[in-house]
Amino acid sequence: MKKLFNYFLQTVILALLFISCQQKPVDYLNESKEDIDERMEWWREARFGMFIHWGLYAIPAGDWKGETNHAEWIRTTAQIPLDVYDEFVDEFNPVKFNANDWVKMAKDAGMKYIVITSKHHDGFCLFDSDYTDFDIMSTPYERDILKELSDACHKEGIRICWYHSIMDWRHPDYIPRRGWEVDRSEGEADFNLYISYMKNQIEELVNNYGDIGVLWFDGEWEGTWSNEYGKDLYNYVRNLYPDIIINNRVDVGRSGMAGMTRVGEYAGDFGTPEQEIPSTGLAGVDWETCMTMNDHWGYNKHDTNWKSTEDLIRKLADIASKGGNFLLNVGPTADGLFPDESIERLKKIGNWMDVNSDAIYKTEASPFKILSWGRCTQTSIPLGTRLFLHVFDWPEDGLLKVPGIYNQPLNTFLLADVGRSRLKAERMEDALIIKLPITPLDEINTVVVLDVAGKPDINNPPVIEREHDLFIDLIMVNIYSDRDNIEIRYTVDGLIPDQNSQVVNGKIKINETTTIIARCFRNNKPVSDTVMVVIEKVIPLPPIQVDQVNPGLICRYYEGDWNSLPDFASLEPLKNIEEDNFDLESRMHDDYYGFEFEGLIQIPEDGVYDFYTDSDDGSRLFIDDSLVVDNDGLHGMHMEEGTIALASGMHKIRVTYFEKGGGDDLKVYYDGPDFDRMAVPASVLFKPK
Ligand code: H79
Repeated sequence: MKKLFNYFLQTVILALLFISCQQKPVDYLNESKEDIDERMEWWREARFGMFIHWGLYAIPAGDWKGETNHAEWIRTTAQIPLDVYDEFVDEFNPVKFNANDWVKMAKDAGMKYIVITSKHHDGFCLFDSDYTDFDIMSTPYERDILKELSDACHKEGIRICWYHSIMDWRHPDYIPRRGWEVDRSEGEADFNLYISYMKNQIEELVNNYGDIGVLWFDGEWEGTWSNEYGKDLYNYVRNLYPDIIINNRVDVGRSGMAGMTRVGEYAGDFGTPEQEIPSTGLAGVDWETCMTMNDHWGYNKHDTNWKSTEDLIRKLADIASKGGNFLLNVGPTADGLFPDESIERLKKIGNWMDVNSDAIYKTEASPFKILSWGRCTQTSIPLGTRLFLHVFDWPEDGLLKVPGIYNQPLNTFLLADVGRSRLKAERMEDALIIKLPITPLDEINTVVVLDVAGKPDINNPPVIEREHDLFIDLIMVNIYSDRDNIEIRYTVDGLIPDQNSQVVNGKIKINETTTIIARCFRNNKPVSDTVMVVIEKVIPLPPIQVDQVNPGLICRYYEGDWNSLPDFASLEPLKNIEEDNFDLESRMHDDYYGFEFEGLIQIPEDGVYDFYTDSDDGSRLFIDDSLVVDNDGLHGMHMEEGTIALASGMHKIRVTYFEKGGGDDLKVYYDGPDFDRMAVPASVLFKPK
């Protein structure tokens, strides 16, 4: 009987196992805001991490046959044949590597996470992988670097994260090949086999090393990678490891080096500006600037162009003041050491962080648009807000002017002052003047703490929200501010609003061309700058008369080497074709070509329409021969928009596009009175019969 019961139990367990294996993978692309906030919490609070670029390329250290400007790209930039590059495997023996030392240096610098290259574009794996011999276990070193680093990180409370390249210059099934690689034909290469290889390795990376923070993909820009693959890979990783954070380079939505995610259905948890800092933060958008300390990611022994410690500390404050993270790179030597210059800078940043890290961790973006002397970060305190004023330029008279702030000051002191001696903060009109010591405590960035009552009440003007600056019959305008205890007054006669002007009370109806000027008031006194918009009444362009139409567009294909859109009309097309849509499929090459699409677009109703082109490289869009979108120039995927009022019916549409080198793509979107932004569908595109 017992046996029978065991048998029964076994069957049940097997059945349950079977069912659980059959479970459908979760689709994480529509995650709730709460779930995203919870998952992103540690990362948002961390603000500062270390990037490590390390691999075989550290051996040549940037130098190849006298050319000294190479680094982690050396296999490609020096056009090194595979069998020659492979020889580095027998040489890689970083005997001076000590994971604890590295992690300690990151931690002492104030960094909360480390992102290291599990695999860069050259395909070499710093970890013990069952799926390739091109890994650390084939080197004389024969020790899993990532295991040692992750162990050290877990011990020190630092999050360990992997950088993993999608582009792979060595795997036989990765395509395309480099243009110069005459000895490696694509042959029978099967990209899907490459994807399986990558997924198998990712499984190793997320399963074999304990807690992992981020998977940081890169090398996503070649034509073989796609939005479908990106979404699939995102979901694959999340299903293996639901809590992991994944950067936007998993998919193809990154806008060039500026790095933010473009509009559209793209996977990825945060934007990745590379070697640049956005000019402003964007509310509700997570991003991380990654940057080198000199001019190379991988070790380059000739590169002496080090950023100063001052520059790096101020960049950290600048990034935090815009609500972003800073991922600062180190390129270790082939021996396994950080370059001395990096060590020195990490130490000095650490000294600053020892005193001032409260002004970085867990802070939020500045409430001020601009501060002439530095930056601001903020955090909530009971009953109010703590403003961290990062003073880069110490005022000569010792008086720090915090402009346009209406909060009552509660307490003011220098963050570096353990005694927290109170500084005097006096109101002068809409500014607070803080009396500082004559010399700064820190020449680079002295942080002044200003605690104020309530949430920040800054002199920012109201927002005038409206669908467009154009309208046909009438338009509703919404004027608002997120500040407490204010009233908004506005004018439509061009005069600056005063205490007698009309108070905003609900939406405003506009039915003729109008200049609106608005301003915040409190107790009948202005408490903000003014904001002005001109809203113009227009007559929609009439439709053109066509007798009969067929679906599709006329499409002319050109080739040439241009840096901006040529005058296609003066050129001879290589072929004339018909397309359903703005489709580049019929191009004969991936580079040095252009298209002109021409046809008609059916506009459903009278109204104001926005058109967008998102392209790499330049493009323009014309409606009824007027230029609506100008997106010309050499660039990666970049979107521009324009607005036009159209009457219902058929209108001429013409889109021009050119591609020089690198990636190539063109997307055309529009939105209208009754529908949100969407790709222009083939169903509204026609050509005359
Ligand atoms: O790992 C480091 C570099 O090796 C790697 N990313 C950092 C973190 C890197 N690879 N290439 N680049 C940086 C610069 C490449 C830029 C371009 Fe493009 C790729 C120009 C055109 C294709 C991506 C897509 C950026 C603009 C469009």
